Amino acid sequence: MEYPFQDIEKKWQKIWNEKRIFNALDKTDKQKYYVLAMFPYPSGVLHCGHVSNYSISDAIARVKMMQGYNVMQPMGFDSFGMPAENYAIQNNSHPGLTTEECIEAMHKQFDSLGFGLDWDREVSTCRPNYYKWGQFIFKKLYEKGLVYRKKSFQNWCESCQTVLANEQVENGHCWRCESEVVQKELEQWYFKITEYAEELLDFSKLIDWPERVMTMQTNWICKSFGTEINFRLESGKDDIIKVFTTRPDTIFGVTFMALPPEHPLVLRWLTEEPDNKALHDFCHKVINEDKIERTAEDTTKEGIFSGRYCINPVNGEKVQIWITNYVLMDYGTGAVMAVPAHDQRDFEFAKRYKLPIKVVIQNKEHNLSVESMTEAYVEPGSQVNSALFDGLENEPAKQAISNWMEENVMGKQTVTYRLRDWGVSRQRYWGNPIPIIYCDDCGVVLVPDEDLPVLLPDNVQVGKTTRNPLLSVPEFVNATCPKCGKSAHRETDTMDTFVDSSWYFARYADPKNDKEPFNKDNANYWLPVDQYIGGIEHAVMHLLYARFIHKFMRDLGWLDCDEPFSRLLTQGMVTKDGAKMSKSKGNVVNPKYIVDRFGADTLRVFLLFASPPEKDSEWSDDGMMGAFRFLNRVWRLIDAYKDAIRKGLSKSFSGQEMSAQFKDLRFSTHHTIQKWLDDTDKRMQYNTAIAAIMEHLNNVTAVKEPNKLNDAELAVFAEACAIIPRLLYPFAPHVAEELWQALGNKNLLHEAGMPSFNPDYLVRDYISYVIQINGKVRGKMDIAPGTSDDDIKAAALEVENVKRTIEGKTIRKVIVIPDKMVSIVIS
Ligand code: ANZ
Ligand code: ZN
Repeated sequence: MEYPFQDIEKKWQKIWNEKRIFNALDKTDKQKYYVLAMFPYPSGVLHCGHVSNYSISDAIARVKMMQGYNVMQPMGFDSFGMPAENYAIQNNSHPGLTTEECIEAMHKQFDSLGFGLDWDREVSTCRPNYYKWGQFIFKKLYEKGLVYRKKSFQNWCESCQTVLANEQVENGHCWRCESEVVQKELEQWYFKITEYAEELLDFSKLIDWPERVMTMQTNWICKSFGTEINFRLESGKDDIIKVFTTRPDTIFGVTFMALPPEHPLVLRWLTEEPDNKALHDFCHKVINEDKIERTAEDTTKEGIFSGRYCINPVNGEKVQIWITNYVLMDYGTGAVMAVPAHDQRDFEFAKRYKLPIKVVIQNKEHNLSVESMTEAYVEPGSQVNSALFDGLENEPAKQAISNWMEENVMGKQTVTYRLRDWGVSRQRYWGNPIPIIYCDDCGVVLVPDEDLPVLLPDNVQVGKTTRNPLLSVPEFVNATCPKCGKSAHRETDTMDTFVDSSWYFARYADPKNDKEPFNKDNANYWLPVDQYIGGIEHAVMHLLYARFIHKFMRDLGWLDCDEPFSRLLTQGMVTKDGAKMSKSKGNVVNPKYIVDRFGADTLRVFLLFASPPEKDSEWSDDGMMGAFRFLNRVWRLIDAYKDAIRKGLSKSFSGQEMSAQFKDLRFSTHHTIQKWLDDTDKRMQYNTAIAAIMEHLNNVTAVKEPNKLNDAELAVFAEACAIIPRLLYPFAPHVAEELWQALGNKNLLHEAGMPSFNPDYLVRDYISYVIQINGKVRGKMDIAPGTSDDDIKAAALEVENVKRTIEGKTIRKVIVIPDKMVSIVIS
């Protein structure tokens, strides 16, 4: 018979809601704990990945509730953006409608899973009371000089019809729809995240983040020290080309200048020479190539001579200017002084186009000669052909040459970051309108605060054209200039949805505020988020943007702390047949089916037991059934003996003799509590915590005829049973509450506090060892604690049955597994 999980789960969900146990208080003396799992896109239903994610955050939240914290675990919906818009297009509907439908459906699913969420704080990014404040933040950034508009080549996804940030391009493909990304010249709004590059590299204020995520952010920001050097154009005038180099020591070895086709000078030459077909063809071809591929090591270096020259400032040499595929516009200054002798890419290029090569760093062991070089020499050496620097080691020469160039106004030492400013304009309808009006007379004008939010119009048909549908809504486009009152027009681009998610964690602290984004006291009470949980795919985008906007809000004085998320857990994926679950692969397990058939507790226990939270876990029907059987066994045990357990809880351990089995059982109880405390609170390893409960359950069910025990033994048995619901609470809260109540308790489990163990019961008179020979159990023995391994081995070999088995055989190995087993290998 199955335990009545359906009734139990509904019953407790209702009680929890009525008692409002998940509704966090803003004003209380209790210490706060803020647990946050990344909010979902409302694009349909919750999948197993979501459930796994939220099972982890709920386990954390419930443990913190047991510890007496004022816990906040809010939830919301990241409801603007392409997923929602595409979903509406597919369903021939309006994203405003489909989004609200999806939110409602997901709400039901959340409820059926029994997560301890504070729905009073729900945030949905597509609702005006939320996005108004996103527009407000845009304005603040603008006022502080952290927003600008720039025309440049952009990553463009033809299928999504929008621009993508560098972070959103994966191997040349759109991070969302996987179609190929092309380059398109557009005017876009940018957030100056680079102003915060230095601080974003500082992770010292974080308490616990995965090394991997910090490394990914560090590499993404990628700081490098170098020198900017000015090369004058030979044609005179004021034109200069500024290069960025990390190798000023090679300046005397420059033999050509390499520019990307996107370089402003090149774009000018293109217009000056409309008939130069070769130049136009080459530039257009390269501009449309994927930037990552273009610069990959093994890509053929290609170029075309521009017919122009510049002057090396250190020696006045005339240098050919080439337009190449391997230089990018958006790194450094977008121009490279090429030194083929010491840079592999330049070397390959020079060989291909027969350009000169000049050695300026000499290998001390065997002299380099240009004729015999087959690759660039990139090792240290001493300066040659470098005028007054000849003979210096090249490492110190870097500094010496930089200083000398600085003194002679040829260059300047700089720091460069690979991080680019964040392009936030999206040519899509379903997003937060950018609060900007364009006036012929006044130029760019911010929408005044009292006119916020700029409402996204509803009367739009999505999917009819590929262009931004907002362009066809005259009521939206036409506006009056807030400054001069003349007719003007509105910005029709909307903001990248990563803007929406870059501050939502702060809004949860004060979600209904209609005077400001959030109240400062509330934010200072709740922030930083104590534990954030989400997928590794957000390591650079969301997590970097959120840190940036958080620091900006701090600088505005809106809140005090330096980082939004103190601890970060990046949870693994749920896979099936080794692959990520996805509709297209047809390997999706629908959580609703499992909840209906086996219960939310089973699904949660299975997902938490399958692997440590940060590791991927493989869906297994057997595993899921195993979790179901486990909960059934717990339920049957306590249901069958609840009267005996209640009676036993009032009895004392002393006064009567108890057999070794009960001393062991008492050890099992206290040892399990100890392990559980360590696993849940300190290490967040729920899989091993659950395994410990399972092992303990086996010890409990080994007791025969509990109704016939003496008082001391009954006391041990009762304690061993009664602890199980408490230990299960963070993972299977419904069945845990039910059994807790069945044992006569009037309070709720989180009110019972954290369980504790008695160290006295962790000291045992002896420890039972199993003895295995070649993997088969051949005997048992009891050993006093503290016995040395050698004595344990000797004792094992003296056990009767063991003696018999090994007689006449050769002992190859004896291994002691402390407190558990002796394993003997014979042949
Ligand atoms: C001359 C030179 C000589 C360089 C040499 C290297 C070796 P990191 O270290 O990654 O910061 N570079 C600069 N801007 C570039 C761009 N927009 N696209 C492609 N390459 C660019 O890289 C700095 C080096 O990358 C710079 O130093 C420059 O080449 C190149 F023996 O300048 B070097
Ligand atoms: Zn105006």
